[in-house]
Amino acid sequence: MKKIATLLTLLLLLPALAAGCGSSAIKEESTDETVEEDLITVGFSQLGAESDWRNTNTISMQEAFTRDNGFNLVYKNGQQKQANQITAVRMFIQQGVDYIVLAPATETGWESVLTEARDAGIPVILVDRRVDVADKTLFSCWVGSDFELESKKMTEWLRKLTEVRNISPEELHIVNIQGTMGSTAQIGRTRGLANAARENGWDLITEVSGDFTENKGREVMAAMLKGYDNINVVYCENDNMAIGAIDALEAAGKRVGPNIKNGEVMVVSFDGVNEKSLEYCREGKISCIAECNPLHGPRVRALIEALDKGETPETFNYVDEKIFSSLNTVKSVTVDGIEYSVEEP
Ligand code: GYE
Repeated sequence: MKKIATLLTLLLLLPALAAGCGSSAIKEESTDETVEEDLITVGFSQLGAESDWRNTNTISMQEAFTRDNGFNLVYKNGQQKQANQITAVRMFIQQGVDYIVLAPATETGWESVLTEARDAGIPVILVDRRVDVADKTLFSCWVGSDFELESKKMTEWLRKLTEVRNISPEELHIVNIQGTMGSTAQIGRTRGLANAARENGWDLITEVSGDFTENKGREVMAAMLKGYDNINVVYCENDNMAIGAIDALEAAGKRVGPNIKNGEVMVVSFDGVNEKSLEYCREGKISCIAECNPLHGPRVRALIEALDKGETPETFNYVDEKIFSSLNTVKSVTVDGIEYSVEEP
C-alpha cells in the first residue's frame, strides 16, 4: 500500500518535475552555481563515430566548447541513426539548452524536430552536412565543406592526369564506393563524379555505398572485384573506405597505384585527416586526396558567439580546402575559374 502511495505521489509530481527541468537540470550538474550562470549551454548532436574525420571533428568541438571558454557542452553521439539524433535534439529542447548544434546524418526528415526547436526559441546551428527543408528559418546557419567542389577538383585532377599520360577516356573503368546514402557529403561527391564521367566519356561501372567505414569499404571492394574484372580506378568517398578497399584489392592480388597502363588499380579519396591515408598518399597507394577539413569547433563557436551578441551571421559558411597528390604530373587544377595548386600530402 505504502509503495502504491509513493508511486502515486511520484506520478502526480511528474509534470511539475518535467516543467522545472529546463535549465535547472543542467545547473544541477555543476558544483559552482555562480560560474554556471555565465555559461552558454550547447547541445551537440554528433551523427556518429564512423571515421577518423568524424572523431577529429568531435574532438575539435569538445575543445572549442570548454568551460574555460564559457560553455557547457552536452554531447550526444547518434551512432549513425537519425532516430537517435532526433531523440537527442528533443532532449536538448527539454533541458532548455541555449543553442543546439546538429551534424545531421542525412538530409531529409528534419522538419518536425527543427520546428519544435524553433517553437522553443532555441537557435539551431548546422555543422558539416546539411538538412533539406523548405523553410530556411528552421536553422540559423551552417558551416561545412563544398562537397561537390571537392569532387570537381578530384575529377579535374584525374582528367588532367590521364591526358598527360595518354590514357584515353574510355580506358578508365571506375567504381565509386559511396558514403552514407542521402548525406550531403555523399550527394555532392557522387554528383561530381557522375557529371565528370558523363562529360569526359569515362566508364563509371557501378556505385555502392560503404557507409563511410573502413570495414564496409573492404566488403564492398571485395564484392566489386568478384563482379567486375576490368576495374582500374576506385573512387572512394572517404579515406577510411579507401583504406578498407586497398586491403581488399591487395588481398585479391591486385597492385595498387597510379600506373593503370601497367595494370595497377588507382585509388583516390577524400578527407586527408588521418596519418595512414596521408602515408598511403605519399607512397602512391592513394593517388590523390581531396581534403575535407573537420576542424569546425572554433568556427561553430564563433557563429554562436555572434548569435549571442545579437548579430546575424551568414547562413552558409564554407571552409577552404586543398588537394593532395605525391605525383608531380599535375601541378594544379582549375575549377569554376579558380586555380588550386596540388600539394604534397
Ligand atoms: O568525409 C567522412 C565522414 O560528412 C564530411 O563524413 C563528412 C564525411 C567525411 O564520415 O569521412
